[in-house]
Amino acid sequence: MTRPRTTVIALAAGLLAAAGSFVVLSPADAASTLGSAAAAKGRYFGTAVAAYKLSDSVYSGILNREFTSVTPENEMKWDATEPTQGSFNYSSADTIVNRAITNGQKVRGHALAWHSQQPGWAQNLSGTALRNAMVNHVTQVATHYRGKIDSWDVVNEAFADGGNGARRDSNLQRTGNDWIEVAFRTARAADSTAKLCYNDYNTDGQNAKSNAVYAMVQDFKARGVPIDCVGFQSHFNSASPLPSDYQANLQRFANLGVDVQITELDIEGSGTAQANSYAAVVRACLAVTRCNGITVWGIRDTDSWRASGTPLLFDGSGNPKAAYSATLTALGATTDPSTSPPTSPSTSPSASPSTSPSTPSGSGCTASVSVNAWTGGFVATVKVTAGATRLSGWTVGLTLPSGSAVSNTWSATASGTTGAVSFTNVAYNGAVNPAATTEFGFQGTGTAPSTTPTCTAR
Ligand code: G2I
Repeated sequence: MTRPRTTVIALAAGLLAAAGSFVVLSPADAASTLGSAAAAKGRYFGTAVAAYKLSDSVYSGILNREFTSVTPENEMKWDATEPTQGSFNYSSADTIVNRAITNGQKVRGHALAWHSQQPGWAQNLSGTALRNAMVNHVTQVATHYRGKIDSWDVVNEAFADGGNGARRDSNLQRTGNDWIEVAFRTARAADSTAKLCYNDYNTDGQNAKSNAVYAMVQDFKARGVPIDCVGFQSHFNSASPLPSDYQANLQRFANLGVDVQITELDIEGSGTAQANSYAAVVRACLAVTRCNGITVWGIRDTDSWRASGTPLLFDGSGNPKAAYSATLTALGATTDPSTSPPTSPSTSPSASPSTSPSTPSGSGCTASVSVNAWTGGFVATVKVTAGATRLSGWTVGLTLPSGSAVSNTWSATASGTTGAVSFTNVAYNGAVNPAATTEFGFQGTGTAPSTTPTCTAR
């Protein structure tokens, strides 16, 4: 939880069902979740999500609280979305995407064209038939998700490991060396708004494989093949540790005129060593202006594709690990062990009296806002506190100054982006027990709001 230093009381006495207070934080009091701390640095902090886990309240509680971007872990892959040629199934992916949009989270699409996790029918195709099937697949899926995807992994893992910088042999590669640029041009034609990325592993430092990807990106930029970003998966362990030239490698790609993103971060290990590696990854990204987001490949250790390596930020019970605190600190947030995030959804009583309104009373709710502002932008964290009656839903009203706009909202749905904006609870945080508190947040451009928030119970 944030610890406000300065408090500006804007709470009119006697307001019951529609009241609020306003708190301004200094930068040192930076936001207290991965997502809000990253947002304060102009970046997203995301995670891979598995649709079948969303009904697990510990999982979805952490997802809602901490992350501002999601990547479907398997649900958008070719075998999931086109199990039979020409017959598309978006149900699991739609669940993740629509939920993310409701919660104000960005979506990384993963992945349109890949040699792995192809449906059986595609594995059996070759030549023109496979090329046409790939083009149709990219067109259909990118069209279905047009307007909903921040960045697409258009092509995944197309280069071989080993020292020669060659393309990976695959059925797609055997359709012709131009298959990658065809996939990118096709994706752009279907969705002109998503950023289009090339994504790979073992390209995190400078080596023959990353040199080959670098040469491809350079060539694409020179010839006008649409590519906007390069993803660095960053799966690390003792056999494949964080390279010492990680930041330099990110920077050289950024210098080609593409965004760079850390897309599948996990680091096997435990304790301080693991925490230090996570912090080093974050610092490298923050040091590269065009490194605009970090995604970890799962939430709890037990959610990982390599769970035995305990490579993630939360343990199997959903408790934040040392790696979590180190990541938060590296993102610039102040961490205080006594204010570690809860492991259950945030409907516990407020532990921060200075941000709470006076004694809850009446049947309504009150809201208070904490702001972390910098030149040109801000992150607002809003606490909603129930009065004497249990809430079954709430709406908080705030007026943004002229020229300011909401760019991203989490754990609430915003009615708009400018002027008077209403923020309404999402499915999981509408119910708030008497005197208990729940939280949502938003990021904005321009100047932070300074008016008193209203809170209306539903
Ligand atoms: O392998 C780690 C990642 C490397 N980069 C690309 C990513 O897409 C990849 O993710 C992993 C998923 O985390 C796994 O969950 O990709 C694997 C497949 O290549 C995923 O594993 C698969 C299992 O192999 C299947 O047996 C299973 O049906 O997950 C499927 C869905 O649970």
